[in-house]
Amino acid sequence: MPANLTLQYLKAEAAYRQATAPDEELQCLQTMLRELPKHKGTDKLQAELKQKISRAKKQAEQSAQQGKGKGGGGGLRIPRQGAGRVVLIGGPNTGKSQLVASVTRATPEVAPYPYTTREPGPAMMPHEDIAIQLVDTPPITADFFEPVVQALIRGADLTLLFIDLASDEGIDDTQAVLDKLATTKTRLATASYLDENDIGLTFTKTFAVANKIDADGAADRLQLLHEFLPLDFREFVISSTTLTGVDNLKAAIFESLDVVRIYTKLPSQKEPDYDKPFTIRRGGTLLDIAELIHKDMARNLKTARVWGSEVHDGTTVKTDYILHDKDVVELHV
Ligand SMILES: Nc1nc2c(ncn2[C@@H]2O[C@H](COP(=O)(O)OP(=O)(O)O)[C@@H](O)[C@H]2O)c(=O)[nH]1
Ligand SMILES: [Mg+2]
Repeated sequence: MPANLTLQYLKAEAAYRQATAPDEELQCLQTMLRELPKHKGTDKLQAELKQKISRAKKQAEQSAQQGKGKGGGGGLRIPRQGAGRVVLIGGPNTGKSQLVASVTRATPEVAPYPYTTREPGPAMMPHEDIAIQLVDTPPITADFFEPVVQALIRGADLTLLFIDLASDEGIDDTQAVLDKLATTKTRLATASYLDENDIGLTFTKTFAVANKIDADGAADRLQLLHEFLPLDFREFVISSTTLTGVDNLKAAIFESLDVVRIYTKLPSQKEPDYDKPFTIRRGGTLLDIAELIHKDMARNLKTARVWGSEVHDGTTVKTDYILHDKDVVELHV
C-alpha cells in the first residue's frame, strides 16, 4: 500500500468494500482516484483504479437499465444497521432463513425446497442490549450466484457459511459454494483483510455453521465433513430449529464484531440512556462517539467525563481518549 494516503482515500476504500450497488462502487472509486497521491510509486494503482472505474461505469449503466425495466432502483441497497452486519450464505436448504426466523422478529419464508429465498433480506438480531444485522441471502450453487450476494459478502463484518447436516449432499453443496467463490474476487477467510497487491480481492471473516445437528445421521455427516472437507474457519454446530448451539454462536458473533458499547449523557442529564448504547470499533475514541451523534458535536467537543472500568468514576478525559466496553460518557461541548 502506498504511503501518504489521505483519510478521504481510506474512507472511500472502506466504502467501496461495503458498496452493494455499482453506482456506489463507481463513486467510491472516483474518490479514490482523485485522492490518490499522483507520483511514480502509485502508477500501477492509478492504472488499476482507472480500469475499475471504466468497468464500474458499464455495470452502473447496465443495472440502471435493468432497474428501469423492473421499475426498481437499479440494484438492491440494504442500509447498515446495528452493531455490525453478518451475512448468511450457503447452499440451498441449509437453514439460513430458519435461523433468521428463530433469532429475529423477521419472518422469512422457510421451506423444504431450494430457492425459496430470492432476495437478500435484513433482520435485526437482539443481543444483550444491542442489535446485530443479519442478512439472509439466496443460495449459492454451481450454476446460481446472485451478484448482490458477492457484494454483501464483501461488505460484511462476518459471513456465516451454512452447511446442511441433514443431507448427504451437504459436503458437495458446500464445496460448490467455495468453488464458485474461488472464481470471483470475493473469498472467505478466518479473518477479514484486503489483498495489498490486488485492490479487488477481498477476504471476509467467516464462521462455518454446521446446521441441523438434531437431524438423523447429522453427527456422522459432521465426521465426514471434517474428513473430506476440512475447513479453516471456526466451526459452530447448531440446530436452527431446536436452537442447540445458537446462544454460543450469537456470543461468538458479538465477540467477533469487536465493538464496545458506550452509554452517553449530557451534563444536564442525571442518567445516561441505558437502553440505547452506541457501538464503535474497539480502539475507537471519544471523538468517534461524538461523530456518531452529530458532526457539530465532534467539532465542538472539548472534554468528557467517563465512568467505566479503566478510570476513576467521573474522570475528565480528552477527545482522543480510547473508550472501553460499557463506559458511560458525559460529553462537554
Ligand atoms: N431438522 C432441522 N431442519 C431444519 C433446520 N433448519 C432448517 N431446517 C429445515 O430445512 C429446510 C430449509 O430451511 P430454510 O431455512 O428454508 O433453508 P435456506 O434455503 O438455507 O434458507 C426447511 O424445511 C427447514 O424447516 C434444523 O436446524 N433442523
Ligand atoms: Mg432461505
